[in-house]
Amino acid sequence: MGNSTLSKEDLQSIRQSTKYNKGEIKKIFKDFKTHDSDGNGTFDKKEFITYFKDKFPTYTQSDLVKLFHTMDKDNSGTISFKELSATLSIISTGSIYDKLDLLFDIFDVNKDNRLERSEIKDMYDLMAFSGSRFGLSFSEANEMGIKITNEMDVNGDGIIERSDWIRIGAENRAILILLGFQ
Ligand SMILES: [Ca+2]
Ligand SMILES: [Ca+2]
Ligand SMILES: [Ca+2]
Repeated sequence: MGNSTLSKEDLQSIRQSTKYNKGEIKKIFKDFKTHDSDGNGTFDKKEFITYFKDKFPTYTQSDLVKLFHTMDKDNSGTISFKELSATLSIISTGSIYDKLDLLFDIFDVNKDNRLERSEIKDMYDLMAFSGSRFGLSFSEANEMGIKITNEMDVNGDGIIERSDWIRIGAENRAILILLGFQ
């Protein structure tokens, strides 16, 4: 049995760990409840995907599953409201460094703290699709994504380290658009 009301304790701890005020948290909780179809107080994968489909329209189902696993900090296989609000707070009010850090986590699918070739390649479709929403052609967006990720692979070994991803990403803010964060 889940808990589908927002307790005072939860509200308090979310206020402390995010930049949201009480009203904002309540609003997000209402939206959470609406999408928690079975009312058990957590998002399963299906509920999660329905919730994020509109918020990340360029993300495929498989991209959203990556986001799901990144948000599921306690590995419970479900997303609690706390887990959701922590990540939403980074997406909406985080610094560019926080956002890049989160994006790195999302696309580091095997969680080995590096982005290797296959994980980088997996981003290119999303980049082309997201860029096209900002008036770039698919090939322009694709080229831009390849150019930035090549630059991030500082020693050219096909692997991007987290520190290079964040440092070079902060100088190339287009990366946030290309990965659907703006
Ligand atoms: Ca649920
Ligand atoms: Ca969880
Ligand atoms: Ca990896």
